[in-house]
Amino acid sequence: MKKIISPSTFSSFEIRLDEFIDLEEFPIHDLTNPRRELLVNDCRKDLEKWGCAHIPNFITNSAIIKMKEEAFRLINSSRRAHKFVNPYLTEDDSSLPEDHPKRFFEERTSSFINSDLLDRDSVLRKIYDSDVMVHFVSECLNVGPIYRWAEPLGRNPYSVMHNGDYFPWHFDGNDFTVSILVNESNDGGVFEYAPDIRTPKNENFEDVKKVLQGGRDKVRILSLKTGDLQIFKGRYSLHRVTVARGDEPRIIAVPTYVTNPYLVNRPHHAEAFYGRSMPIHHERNLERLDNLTD
Ligand SMILES: O=C(O)CCC(=O)C(=O)O
Ligand SMILES: [Fe+2]
Repeated sequence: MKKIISPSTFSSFEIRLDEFIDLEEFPIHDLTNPRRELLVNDCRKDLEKWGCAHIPNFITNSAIIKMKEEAFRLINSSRRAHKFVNPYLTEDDSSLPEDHPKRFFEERTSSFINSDLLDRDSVLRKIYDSDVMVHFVSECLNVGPIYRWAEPLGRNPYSVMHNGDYFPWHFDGNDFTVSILVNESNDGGVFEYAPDIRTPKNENFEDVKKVLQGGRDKVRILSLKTGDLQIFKGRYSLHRVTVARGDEPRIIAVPTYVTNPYLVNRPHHAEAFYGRSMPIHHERNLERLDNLTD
């Protein structure tokens, strides 16, 4: 049998979890361990209540250091789109009233280190490729099966914000996002979100509009620390990152999971976020089962 020398999407048994998780503290590999059950139950409760689960110190310091080294090595290749985007990343539609959420455009200056640039033995890639992680995230979400995303640019990128950068209000093209802060900005760069503001059956443009116009009663703030893990329903929760300030860039890893393993971002979404579209984005530009705008 051919020896597998690096992690791949389809065979991840060779990934050593203890390279990035303290398995005593977080025994996510051991299905019978009561600590695991407790962790899953806490995440489910938080997702239900707040639209987001938060596990402090989930990723080890040594893994964060490796991810930080990788991100800084690649930071000059990050794609800065400088593009005006609406929450749905669609083109302007002048047939709609001017105050419709689809006509609310903000300038996005943040950038991504796209997934296809990651090192072959990248820790972030291993976290993403690990079957144990996929099962754990799926159980926390209480949704399954979930899959790694076929999207070549956006499946597990680093989001990068330099001094003055802003990541505008938006919904994600994928269902679920896990985020791991790798480097904190000196100031700002705060993650804000309106949990479950839309559902597969209801766009809820009224409440979306209120948030875009500055309404704060549906908005929550997530205070992130390096090494924490967040699990988040980005397709249903409107979210943004406020302007980052200071010399330290805000860098966050965003491994993303989907319920449909075939779909990728639409071409315009890939262009707006990741700086380009590829043949796969055009070949798989199919209708979504949920009919939500994206
Ligand atoms: O930078 C973040 O915390 C969020 C990134 C994000 O929303 C995205 O990648 O879609
Ligand atoms: Fe997002």
